[in-house]
Amino acid sequence: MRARFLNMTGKLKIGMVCYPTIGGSGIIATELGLLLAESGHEVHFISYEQPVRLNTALPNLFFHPVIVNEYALFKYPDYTLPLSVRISEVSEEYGLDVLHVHYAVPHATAALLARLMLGSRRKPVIITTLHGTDTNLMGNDPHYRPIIKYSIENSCGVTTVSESLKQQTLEVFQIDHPIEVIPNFCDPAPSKQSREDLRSSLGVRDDEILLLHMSNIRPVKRVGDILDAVSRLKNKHQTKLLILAGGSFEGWEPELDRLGIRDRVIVLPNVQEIGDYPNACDIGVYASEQESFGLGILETLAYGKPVVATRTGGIPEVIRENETGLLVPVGQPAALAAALDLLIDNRALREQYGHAALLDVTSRFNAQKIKTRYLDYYRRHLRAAGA
Ligand code: GMT
Repeated sequence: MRARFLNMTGKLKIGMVCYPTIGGSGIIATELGLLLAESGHEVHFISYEQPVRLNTALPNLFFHPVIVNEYALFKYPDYTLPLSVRISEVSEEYGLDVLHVHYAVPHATAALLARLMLGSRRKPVIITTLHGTDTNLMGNDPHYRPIIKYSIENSCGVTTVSESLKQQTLEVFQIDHPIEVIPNFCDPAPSKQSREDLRSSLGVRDDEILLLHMSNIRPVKRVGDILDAVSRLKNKHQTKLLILAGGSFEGWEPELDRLGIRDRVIVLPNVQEIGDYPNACDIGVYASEQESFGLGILETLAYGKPVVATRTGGIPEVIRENETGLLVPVGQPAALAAALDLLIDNRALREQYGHAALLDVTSRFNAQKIKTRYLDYYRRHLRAAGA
């Protein structure tokens, strides 16, 4: 059996294919790539733009842009084909061992095409991580379903970010393919700004409770339920809501006036980095209809803050109910408000949950631990492919 590992030290050459935008999948791919590069592996990011958080210069960290030209002949610009060409070029030029692709479509599909193009030349193993959309948004679309299923079944290894997404994927695609659950992780950077400074820059008094919501504000996040809940709070005049929006908030502005909560809501639109904002808050609030994991929730817990969220998808795997946060049904702003009021009223409970959250994130979603799980998974598949 010929070992495919880069060298005797077991360091790997890894291609990381992801969306470069602020979404959780791009953040996880970038942070994982950085951790792997910091531990000596050679990491090659392949995407249409440099990922947002890829701002560390290391000699073993590379970014290879995918160039998409537009042709009058094509009504719709195509990304999958130039991506597959770039993947095959980088795989061959650098002798990649592993291609870790985030999302089945179009990333795993492009990786499979790249492997075909490499023919009898040395090929990387394809590890596909599913983050949710492949299954819960496009999985039921007959125009995508077969190619997603094909891309999953033909990847060398497949991981999901939660047990819930694994079960959903097996069910939606009716497959029998082994899937490994490797959860997301979070390792908050040391604070640069104090809680007091941040709160005063936001105009939040010491005696006010600051709620936090961080998301890209897509309809699936049900931001309307959060605003509605804030308007129903018993403790409304003692509470403010900070929204870190990974996009525009314009569409929701009229709702602030309609609900009479404009003076209670602080919105920071088009945010790229969460900075130390979770430190300034007291409770996280998330009302998603569907969430395979909920990276924003994990980031809030990681700062030692309890979270109130909806009981859906992978969220109950991230929040320990009645230990680190409270769970409510989807689409019930009154229940969301009642759960928030419970924590707003009870400082000791808030602190107890917050403390438990910090410990839980450190033990279950520790960055180094999850990095090692991915490395073990890569190596397991390299061994299988090396036969
Ligand atoms: O939720 C989003 O709008 C963004 C999306 C993404 O592609 O980043 O998030 C998905 O992947 C994240 C990272 O694994 C998960 O934390 C989110 O729960 C998941 N979103 C959904 O399932 C709706």
